[in-house]
Amino acid sequence: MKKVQALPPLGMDNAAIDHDFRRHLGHTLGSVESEAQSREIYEALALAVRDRLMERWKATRVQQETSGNKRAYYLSLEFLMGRALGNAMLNLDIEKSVKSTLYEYGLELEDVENEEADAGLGNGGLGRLAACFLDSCATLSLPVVGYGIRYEYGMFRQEIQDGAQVEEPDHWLRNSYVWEVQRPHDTRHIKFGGRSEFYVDAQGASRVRWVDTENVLAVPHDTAIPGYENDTVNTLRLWKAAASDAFELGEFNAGRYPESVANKNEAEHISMVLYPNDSSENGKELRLRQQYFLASASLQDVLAQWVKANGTNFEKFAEKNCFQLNDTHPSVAVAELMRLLMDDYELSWNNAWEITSSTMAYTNHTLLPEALERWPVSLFRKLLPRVVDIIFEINARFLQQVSNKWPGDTERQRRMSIIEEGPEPQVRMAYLAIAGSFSVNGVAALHTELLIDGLFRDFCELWPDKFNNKTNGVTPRRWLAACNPELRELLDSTIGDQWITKLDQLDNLSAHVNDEKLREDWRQVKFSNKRKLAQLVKQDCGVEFDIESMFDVQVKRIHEYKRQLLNLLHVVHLYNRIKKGHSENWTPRSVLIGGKAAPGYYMAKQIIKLINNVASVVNNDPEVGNKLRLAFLPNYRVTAMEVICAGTDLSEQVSTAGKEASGTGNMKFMMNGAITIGTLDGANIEIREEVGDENFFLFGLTAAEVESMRPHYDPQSIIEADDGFSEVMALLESGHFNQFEPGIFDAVIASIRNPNDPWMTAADFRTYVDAQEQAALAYQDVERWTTMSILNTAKSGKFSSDRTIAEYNNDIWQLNT
Ligand code: 26Q
Repeated sequence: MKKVQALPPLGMDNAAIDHDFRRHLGHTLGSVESEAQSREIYEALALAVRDRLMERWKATRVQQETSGNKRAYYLSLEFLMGRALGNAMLNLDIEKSVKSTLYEYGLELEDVENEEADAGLGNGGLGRLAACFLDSCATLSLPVVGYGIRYEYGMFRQEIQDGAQVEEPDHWLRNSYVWEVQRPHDTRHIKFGGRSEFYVDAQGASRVRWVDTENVLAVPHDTAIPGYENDTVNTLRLWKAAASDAFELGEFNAGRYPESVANKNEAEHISMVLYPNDSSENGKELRLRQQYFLASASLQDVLAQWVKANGTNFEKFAEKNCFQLNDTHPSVAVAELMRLLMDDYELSWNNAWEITSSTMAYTNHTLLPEALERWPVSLFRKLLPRVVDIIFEINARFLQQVSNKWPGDTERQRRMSIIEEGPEPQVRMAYLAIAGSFSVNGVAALHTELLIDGLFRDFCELWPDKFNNKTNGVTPRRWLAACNPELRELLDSTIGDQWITKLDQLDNLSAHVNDEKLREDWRQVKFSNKRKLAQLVKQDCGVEFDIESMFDVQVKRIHEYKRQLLNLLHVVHLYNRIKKGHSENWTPRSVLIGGKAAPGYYMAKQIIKLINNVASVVNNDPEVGNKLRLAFLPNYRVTAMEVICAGTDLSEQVSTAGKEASGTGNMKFMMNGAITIGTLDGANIEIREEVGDENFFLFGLTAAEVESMRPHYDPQSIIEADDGFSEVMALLESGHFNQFEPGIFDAVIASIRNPNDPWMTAADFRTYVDAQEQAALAYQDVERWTTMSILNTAKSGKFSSDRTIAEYNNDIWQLNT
């Protein structure tokens, strides 16, 4: 289209927003105003807000395309975005206008917001980190694009039936999703199957093409990622799989209509569902298809944009582009970029490798060796024959480097090989990612140290400069400003409002910590947030939390290493004390536990059931009364955390030291003034460093102590030597919590007595109970608790994802700001 006058910018005032809200209600949705349904009201409002994003989005795109500046791409199988409306309003600074518009119609903003489903396209920490990172990139005006998969079904919805987890599909797109824009003209073709064919090109060079493939289309759906009050709007591009027309046409013409439709289905399966396990699932073909689908579509997209702007000269490509791999999940991108550059753009191996290995960067998120991703070579070869050829060539050249550095050390070559030999050879995805990347990072200081000394030791000896730490962070927009508006106001009136983008400024609170007015307001805000959390608990669990009691919360995926069991042992211990009458000088406590178990993780599901059984005994015992309450919150998700973190007093971060890479929930709680009870694990260490040991309840073995105790770990004698612990075990083993379900908890309970318990739960029981006692005492001392709470918020500045992203940019991406 030629020379079109741009529309004037949309107004941001009440009248303009009101006008567009009504226009969308009447003209876009065809709703009769007096009969409008709440869903229509939500959609009309969302569209009015989206219009305001749209013009900034276009401007950002034009600016980024014309500047020729370097760009980064965040490749991730997961983006746990949560809701978009509140976030967009906050970042556009139109909350007040919207509120007053709705007020005119007798509507509450909160009710309207509740019409939006969570975009739950992630399992937990890794997916939510990706979402926080996008927010920070936009807020720092960094040209970063998120690339992911548009799953039709996100993380399952968790229901609790008879105390046990039941999974229900999450069809989050059912009511249409107003925040996405389909961009069919950027559709990419993804190949699967077939074989490599060698040929000689017109110049006489020998080349390879990948033929006889089944092709799947990747159709992009873009979502706007607004920065905070800065007019930058970045893009999250999610790929949806579709059957290719050409493929269908052949089948139609051959008169095989049902077969052609079946094929269509198979293609579309690729983006159907998020895998709901948060430690790698080995060998599922569909998962590997998803990984390749994302990697190939995204790389083709970036290359096509490059060629459009620069032609097929790739000399400056590495200077202008950087790919950040969110764990190994998209790491087949290393081989895929090689393939595209060589087969499609005719680069030599050396030139392609130079580009690949200077544009790829890999972030590791796990210390559990069993969670390192591996794929059978046979499966890889069936699905991606051409890609496997390239992986083998990468490995051959890589092993040559290893043997140059350590001549004759064949054991080391075997250890470091990207291909693990054995009866069923496997591709080690982490090693492919390390070999193909110029940067490898862990997500907290301890995690990175342990990677360097342990999991990736050999690689670190070969390439010490590749390895670096980037301690995680979370976005203060969602996790403080939006989820805790009352605290936001109190902060603004005490230290000004600059903390929203410069979180270090929260430290200015420290100077006001003894201000009586602030302290009283601080407590009132916490009470108000606890009231909201208690409402949620009442509604979703049917349990009454007394807001005067200490709100003690552990929400995260259910995993043995995260030790929800240790938390439960403490609850049973408190229950036992109450029953024995040892409850003088008691601190009333309300314990909340929430989280999803992977559907195939038997132990995790048992833990959920045990929590619910203990809860029903504790909550129904009149002798316990208000002293102790326990609730399991069903369907923990981003939107629930927004209520939970604001209303929490005590944050449970109790993983076995050396197992939790970082944790990010710990940071959200801290920002909102909760105090942590935790081990020296992941980012807990850095949280404690920031806030000071007097404002943190520490317990448990260190990572080093865990490993040195392991060979002679003897839980039986630990339990025997500790009366309180013995009584807790006796209660559990007597079947007190499963009187009508004999034996159902045998495996879980036995794990605590097992000398091979990898998580060494018994080892930390006593120090944990003691630290809990300290926390209970501190809570009784209102003045002390208030100081601790204020200082936790004040010292949380480091844990802004703005700081994390600034470090990624300085050390890895090097984008102009
Ligand atoms: C891999 C292959 C096949 C199927 C599933 C997976 C898979 C999916 C998700 C493996 C792992 C995950 C998620 C891992 C995760 O969330 N890790 C967490 O990352 C956070 C952000 O860095 C850290 O704070 C947590 O410590 C870490 O557990």
